[in-house]
Amino acid sequence: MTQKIALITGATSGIGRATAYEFAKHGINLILCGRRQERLDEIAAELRNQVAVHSLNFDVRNKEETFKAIESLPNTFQSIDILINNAGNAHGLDPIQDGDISDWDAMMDINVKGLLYVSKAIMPQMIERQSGHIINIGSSAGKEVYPKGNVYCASKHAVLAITEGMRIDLNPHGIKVSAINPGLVETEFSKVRFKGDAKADDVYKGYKALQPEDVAEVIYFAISRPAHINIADVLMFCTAQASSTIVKKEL
Ligand code: NDP
Ligand code: 8X3
Repeated sequence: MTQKIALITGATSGIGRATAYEFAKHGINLILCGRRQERLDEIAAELRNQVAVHSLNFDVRNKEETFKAIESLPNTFQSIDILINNAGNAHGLDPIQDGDISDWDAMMDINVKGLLYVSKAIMPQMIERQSGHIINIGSSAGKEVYPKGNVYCASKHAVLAITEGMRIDLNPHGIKVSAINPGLVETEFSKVRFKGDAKADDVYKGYKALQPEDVAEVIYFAISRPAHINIADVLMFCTAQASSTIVKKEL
């Protein structure tokens, strides 16, 4: 059997990086995407002894760059079986009336439009082959709005709606579409959200948050089911978390 190829956006950190390591363990060849070239190089160098790895450096906000990067793939990496739409972040945590417009732009442009651009570049070849699996990384924030979460929650609600739309429209083509929606995961997410402010250090204190590897295992579970099974939608929390606002902390 030929080895599968997965393209992972946001592979330089957190959930995307952990997914790259998980997939490599299972012999899945990788296209790693992100903007930080040194990290792409570092991860590629570590995984190349297990699988074939190609890296693409582009900003998912930039339509032209995104299409150009995917078109530039060498022949051996052109047939993408699995797309992990993971790149994304929260920017800011403010009441809507105090929200920063550039934060709103970033979240809608990266989390929503970026996911659409990458998918648009890859769906035609999946349709041609009448097979493929798209996993969109949503969030518990895509299921439930929490105080000050406004636009981030909106972006993840959009990811869920897009996932459901993709599942319907790609159904005639035999393409699986899944949403994996984690709650709190200990990654660089809060550093980005709080722009390096020390507040980020407190987010994962007093309880054991999900680790990126926990999410990566669930993603691998979804992509490794037999052909007739599609894991359509997963909501996963750490044990300490019951909802976006209820987290049992011991401080
Ligand atoms: P990290 O900050 O650790 O990773 C984010 C990744 O996204 C990085 O690899 C970053 O790469 C990439 N990225 C960000 N902006 C862009 C861009 N403009 N163009 C290309 N790549 C970009 O966070 P997580 O691993 O936690 O986040 C991954 C996904 O999981 C996100 O969609 C997030 O919303 C979601 N999520 C996270 C949760 C959490 O609590 N951590 C919970 C639920 C969902 P680079 O900077 O190199 O471009
Ligand atoms: C990340 C989880 O609760 O910070 O999507 O929105 S949360």
